[in-house]
Amino acid sequence: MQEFIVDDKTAKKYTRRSWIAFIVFFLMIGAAFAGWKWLVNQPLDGGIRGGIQQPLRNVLSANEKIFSGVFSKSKLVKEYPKSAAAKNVRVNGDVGLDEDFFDASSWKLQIVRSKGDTLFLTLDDIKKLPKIDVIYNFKCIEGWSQVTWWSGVRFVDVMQHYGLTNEAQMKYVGMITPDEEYYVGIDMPSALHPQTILCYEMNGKPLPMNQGYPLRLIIPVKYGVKHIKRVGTISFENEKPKDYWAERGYDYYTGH
Ligand SMILES: Nc1nc2c(c(=O)[nH]1)N[C@H]1C(S)=C(S)[C@@H](COP(=O)(O)O)O[C@H]1N2
Ligand SMILES: [Mo]
Repeated sequence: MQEFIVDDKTAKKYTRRSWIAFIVFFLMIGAAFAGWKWLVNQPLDGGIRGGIQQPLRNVLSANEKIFSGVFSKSKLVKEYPKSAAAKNVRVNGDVGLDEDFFDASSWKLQIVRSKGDTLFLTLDDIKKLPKIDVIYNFKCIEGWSQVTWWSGVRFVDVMQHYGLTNEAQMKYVGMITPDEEYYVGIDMPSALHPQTILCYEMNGKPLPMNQGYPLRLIIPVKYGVKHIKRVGTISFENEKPKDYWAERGYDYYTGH
């Protein structure tokens, strides 16, 4: 039988290596323990039941901040009581609203995520999110304005609800009608503004066909041109998305 022979020198070397490994192992446990001690001794964030350690909360909050930050940063457009809202709401612009090319029963909002996969949302999906009213002075660059009452869901709530965190960090949102005839590009801060809604009601009733049934954009920080009626597809870009009226010589941002 062949014996496995280890000379004295080699044996000592292995013993020494084992010791080193053993000591390193304990040092690492010690470091992990110290890290854990540090973490549990951090001040709590003061939430209900004392909350959680601030460093942990910071990680949890990072995503939330992207969205909630828009509330503290943004200046609100003046709102009015419902009684001030026009009963006869002016209809202006019908590009992309041709009924012959639109099947309301099969409509779904398409949200193209930056990874390239698309979310398909029904109107009922959208209605599950908190509904808000926006009653403000709608302004068209042609020179008219009208106090009007719209209801729907905050665009920022849709972004947050569907976890569109990476998308919210892009520079622009592009929106386009189902027939691709009308389209707008919106800068991200304006899209995430707390008064920007995906709107499905006007004066408390479903949107009329000529006002963008089933879903339109209401974006009070912008002029009428950006309030695209009948949204089909939403996408996120770092370059300016194509914009119907910008192509025809109007200012791309048209804020007021
Ligand atoms: N699909 C579509 N959306 C559109 C337009 C249009 O021609 N097509 N016109 C825009 C313009 S210029 C204005 S002022 C508002 C008018 O909205 P209203 O018809 O509800 O008053 O819609 C905007 N959204
Ligand atoms: Mo307009």
